Formats: sequence, C-alpha cells, structure tokens
Amino acid sequence: MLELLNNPISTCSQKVRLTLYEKGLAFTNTRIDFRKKEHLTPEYLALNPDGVVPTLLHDGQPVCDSSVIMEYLDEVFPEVPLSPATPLGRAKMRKWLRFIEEVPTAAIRIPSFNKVFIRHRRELSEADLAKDTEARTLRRTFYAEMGRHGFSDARLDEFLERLRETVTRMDRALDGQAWLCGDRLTLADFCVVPTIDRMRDLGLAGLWDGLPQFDRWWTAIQSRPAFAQTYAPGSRVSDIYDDLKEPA
Ligand SMILES: N[C@@H](CCC(=O)N[C@@H](CS)C(=O)NCC(=O)O)C(=O)O
Repeated sequence: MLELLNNPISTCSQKVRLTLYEKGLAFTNTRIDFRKKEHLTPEYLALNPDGVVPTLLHDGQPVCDSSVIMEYLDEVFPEVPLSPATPLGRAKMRKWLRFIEEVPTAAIRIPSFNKVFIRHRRELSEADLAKDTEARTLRRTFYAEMGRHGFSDARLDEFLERLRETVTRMDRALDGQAWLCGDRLTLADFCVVPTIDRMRDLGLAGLWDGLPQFDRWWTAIQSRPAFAQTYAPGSRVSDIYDDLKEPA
C-alpha cells in the first residue's frame, strides 16, 4: 500500500508523482495544505523531521526526500525500470540527480518565492513573520534572507544564471541521445521536469531560447501520459494565482 503525502504545486512532490504514474503504481494521493501548515504539525514532523513534502508511506513506513523516494520506488517496483541497467549507467544517473538537486532545484525557489509565495509573508505582522521563519526547521536562513520583501535583484540574477546553466548543460548532454542518460528515460529526466515546468509557469521559458536539443526533449517528455497525470488542473502556480495566468 502506497500513500504519498504531498502538495499539487510542490515541485518535489511532482518528481515523485511523475515516477509513480510512469511506473503505473496505484497510490493514495494525500494533500498536505501549506496554508494550514500541515507540514509543520508534530504528527507530520514525526514522519518527516525536515517539515517538507513529499513523504511516501509504504505499508505505513515513511520514506523521505523526493530523489530518495524515486530511487526507492524504482528498486522496490522494478517493472517499468527508470534506471540504467549497468552500475556505471546508474552512477551517471545519480550524478545528474545530485546536480539537479544542488543547482536548479535550489535555484528555482528564488524566482518562485519572489514572484508567488512572498505575497503570503507580506500580510504578516512582524511577530508572525518571525514566528513563521522560526517554524521552518530546515530553512530558517533562507526564510530570514527572504524577509517580507523577497530576495534582492542580485540574488535573483545569480540564481537565474544557474537555471540557464542547467538547460545549457542539458542541451549539450542531449546531443545525439533521446534522454539525459541515453536512450532510456530515467529518473534523471523526471527529476528536472518540475523545475522546467515551474520556469515556464513563471514566464522564464526565454532562458532556453536557442537550445534545440533541449526543446526536443521538453516536447517529448510533455507527451508522456505521466506528465498529464502529474499536472492535473491545480498543479501549477498559475492555476491558483490569477495574475500569473497567461492573457487569453
Ligand atoms: N530535499 C527535499 C526538499 C523538499 C522540499 O523542499 N519541499 C518543499 C516543497 S517543493 C516544501 O515542502 N516546502 C515547505 C516550506 O518551505 O515550508 C526533497 O527533495 O524532498
């Protein structure tokens, strides 16, 4: 029995949903509500001490961290494999996973918070703002730097540069092969999809202008049924915040 504690618009949750759907695994999709701070309750923290989503419950046992969950699912349910067949191939995939976690996954948070999530902090009193920062077990420094007004333009530029570096690196890797790790779709491809989708949702698709191999990959991955299932209505920030919708 699989249950995914997650949130529709969370990019880390989307990585795991892509994996579950691609592998055709049945699971209970349980929503954790950020506005109600359900990820910071003692019950949730007992499962995931970092106070972040997603958490997978497999027969009641928690598995945390989205990339770990992806690898766990691929190991426990090997039908529809999403890892290369050889140790060297898997090492290369894990290199992509670590790069994606360290660089683009961290970088996309800055434009996401500046453009979208900061609005919820602007409304808070000084005392509540301090309390909100203090409650973030894993990310107090990040929230403190963001404050009530968001990250500085210099910080934003630094992180947009990292996103551009990511798509450029992907474009080079995809020259002559269908997917990031060769001819087989792997967890590495799914790991980066939510960052790319969020970039587009925030109006940052211009960052991959002039990258034809990347464009081909992006078209191919969006045509997978797992992509449509993962991005059901309500899964993008533009589904929720009217000012982010594209003009009709
Ligand atoms: N390394 C963790 C990070 C998870 C993470 O940062 N989740 C975000 C949503 S994508 C979250 O729960 N944020 C809650 C918060 O900032 O309070 C993973 O990959 O699962």
